[in-house]
Amino acid sequence: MSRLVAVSNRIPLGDNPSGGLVVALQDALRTSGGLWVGFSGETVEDPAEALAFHEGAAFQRASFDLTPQDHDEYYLGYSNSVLWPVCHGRADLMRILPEYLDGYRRVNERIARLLAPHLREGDRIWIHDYQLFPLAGELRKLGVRGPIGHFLHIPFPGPADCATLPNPPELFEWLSHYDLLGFQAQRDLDNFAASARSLTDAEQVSDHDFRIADRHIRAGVFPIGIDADSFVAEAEGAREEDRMRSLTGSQMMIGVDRLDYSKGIPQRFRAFQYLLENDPSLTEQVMLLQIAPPTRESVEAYQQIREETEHLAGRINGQFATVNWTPIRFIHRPIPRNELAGLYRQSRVGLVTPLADGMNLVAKEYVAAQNAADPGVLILSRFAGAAEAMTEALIINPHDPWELAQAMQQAIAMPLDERRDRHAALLRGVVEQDVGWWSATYLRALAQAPG
Ligand code: GDG
Repeated sequence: MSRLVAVSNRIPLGDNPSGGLVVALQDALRTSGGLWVGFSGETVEDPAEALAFHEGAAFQRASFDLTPQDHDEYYLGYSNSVLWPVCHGRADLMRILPEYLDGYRRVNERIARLLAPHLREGDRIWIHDYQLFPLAGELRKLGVRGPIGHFLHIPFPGPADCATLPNPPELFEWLSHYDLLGFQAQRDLDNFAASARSLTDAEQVSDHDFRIADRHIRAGVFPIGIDADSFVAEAEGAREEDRMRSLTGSQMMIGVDRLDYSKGIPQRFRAFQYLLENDPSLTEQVMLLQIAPPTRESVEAYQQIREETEHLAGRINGQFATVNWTPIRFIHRPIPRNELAGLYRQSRVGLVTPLADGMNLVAKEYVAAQNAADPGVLILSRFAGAAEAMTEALIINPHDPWELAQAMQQAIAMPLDERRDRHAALLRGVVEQDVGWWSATYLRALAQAPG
């Protein structure tokens, strides 16, 4: 079998990665082997013009450093101050500086230069996410001819959002160099088709085939999954910690999200506030544990969401807390992965309420971690890619705090039979469409793509 070469913005060199992509790719490469290339996380003034290889994993890893300027312009700038807000329907949070696009192009060109000498005839190249859209085109310029696929982990913007980008047609030029474009949800494929048709002279040849700038590109939906078996085992291993439920003395609702404005954390807190205001009998009976590790902290929009979240948690706690009970526990740092499994398992309600989200792995992890005999209830935003398949969750509109508060109440009061039925159906989907299924399905489609 030909070698798999995966490229992503970031490669984890330590423990406890807390981004969805990194967790999923690590799980995928552990089974297939191959080479994973990405940014080391180190910024230095004079980075080496060669990849650094690292030993000690089931697959080969190679990393590169960035200059502080590259990191500012490519990563914090174009990737996370332009593309991320646009793809999550928040063009109002976009910050455009001319050097961002230059830096984005420059870093992609450099990654291609570092990678090309290590590529072999027959490699399958799998490029991940919005930071690397131009990479296939740059590799093609260096003579790489083999199959190159892209998988987008976040939503693809529709025509109105795409039109807010600095130079919308360039996005489609970048994408035209791939053989296969993978999206999380049908919604994203539909947006891609509509945006390509409205902003370029792309032609849609069939449901999955497009002609852009004389190149034939295939596109499909490949919903990402988790390593369900190992997550179930981890959660069962954490059974000991079931005692926590009695320690806290109240029903726990849990949220786990990087502290990102797309995740709907303030909306979740407000809904919890309405719940407590409207049902005083819940005093001391229910608490919300929010784990929200920091992310992209030097981008202003992230400083704002942190302030808003902390302020809101403080206000709600001030309004409702008793000497024995703090309604919201807010943890603003990463916690170890095995502890996470135990905490999901102890929580009666899993709160996944993003305003926009490619998939959302937390929804799947929460389901996998439950005790099937006495499972908790998943509340899931209709704007998460996960909602397309996880229809047995309580599906809500996160913008409507009343609807969300009502779902919280319904989840807390849900009879055991109904909880079991919903959980069994959700778990089946999570186990069937796990991360192994995702990477195998994607790579099979890449092998069949017209090229
Ligand atoms: C992007 C897309 C898509 C979180 N806090 C801690 C921690 N985490 C782990 C979770 C989960 C992962 O990070 C987060 O994944 P999500 O999918 O929820 O979200 P993004 O990071 O935004 O991921 C997303 C994903 O890519 C994959 O394609 O689903 O839509 O936005 O695994 O458990 N892990 C640890 N400590 C924490 O405090 N150890």
